[in-house]
Amino acid sequence: MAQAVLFHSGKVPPAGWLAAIARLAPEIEVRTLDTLGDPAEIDVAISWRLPSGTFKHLTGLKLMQCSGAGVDQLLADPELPPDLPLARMVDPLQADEMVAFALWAVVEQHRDLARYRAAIQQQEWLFQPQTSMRSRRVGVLGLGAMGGKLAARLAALGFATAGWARTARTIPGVTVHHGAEGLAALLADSHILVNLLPLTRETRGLLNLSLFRQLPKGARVINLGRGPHLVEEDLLTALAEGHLASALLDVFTTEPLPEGHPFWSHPQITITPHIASLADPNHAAEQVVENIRRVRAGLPALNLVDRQLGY
Ligand code: NDP
Ligand code: OXD
Repeated sequence: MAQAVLFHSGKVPPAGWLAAIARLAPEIEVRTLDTLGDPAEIDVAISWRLPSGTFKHLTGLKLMQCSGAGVDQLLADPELPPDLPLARMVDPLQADEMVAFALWAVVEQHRDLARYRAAIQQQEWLFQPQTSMRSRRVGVLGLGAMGGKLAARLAALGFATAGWARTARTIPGVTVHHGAEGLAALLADSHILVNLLPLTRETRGLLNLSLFRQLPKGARVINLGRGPHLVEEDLLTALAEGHLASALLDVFTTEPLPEGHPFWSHPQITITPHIASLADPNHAAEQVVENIRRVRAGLPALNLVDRQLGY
């Protein structure tokens, strides 16, 4: 029986991925849903999320390769076969893009740039006293491929940096906390909190009012993980009561952000439309091709997700 790979893109046009895979591995036949042919011939599917009803036709599937770093959207799919190996993207260049974006976000919050933008709109030459990076404490939630790299870069730049993960580790220049008991210590000391956790049973709704109130008064929150990490109403409450000064959000419970949502025009909230970092097929296709070859050679895929942990 012929073997083929299914590529199904979400927001990204497929051409870049198809060309990158063809360049690296011309022997791999890649199909889309439009050119699917016999679905039983598909052994690897590459996608952010497959349309409802697709999995049941892919009877020869050996690997689901997520085209993104976060896999919550696939794990939430009730049609994802329970024993199907699921791999995620762990791409150093995607992590670098995230780090660059997150550094912008931290500096944006650290220097209160939204206030300058508002003043400039009014042709006001605003001056605000400056706080040094070394006295600005930044806490990073999640110290994986992206958060770990970010924490190291923030520390190298001079921010007083701490981080939180599930398990212990050492990152030079970074105060690392872990486990449920480590979270309170991190929060009490974070003027700027950056979320780069995966969305799991444990982390859903973590950014809530009780957590915000554990941050110092005037703290700022940056969410680059997933929308459902944040209880959106609680953010509005924490801003209204003056406990939080501002927030910068790239991800939302409902995407695209619905018309009329209060975040569109909230003066203390800066939003971006889930663009913090995307895997570039010209580089990321290498690990996808390697995984296809591994699966076809009977080897376990790289970057497999622990379905129990959810990341
Ligand atoms: P990783 O899996 O490499 O890292 C996850 C980190 O979170 C690890 O340090 C892990 O701890 C920690 N963690 C997980 N669960 C818990 C918990 N219950 N308590 C404390 N720490 C926990 O993920 P990445 O860094 O590659 O990506 C992180 C997330 O970023 C993705 O899941 C995705 O949601 C989001 N993302 C957003 C993008 C955007 O454009 N906005 C783009 C790409 C990713 P430990 O190390 O101990 O296992
Ligand atoms: C990802 C994303 O998880 O783009 O890669 O959000």
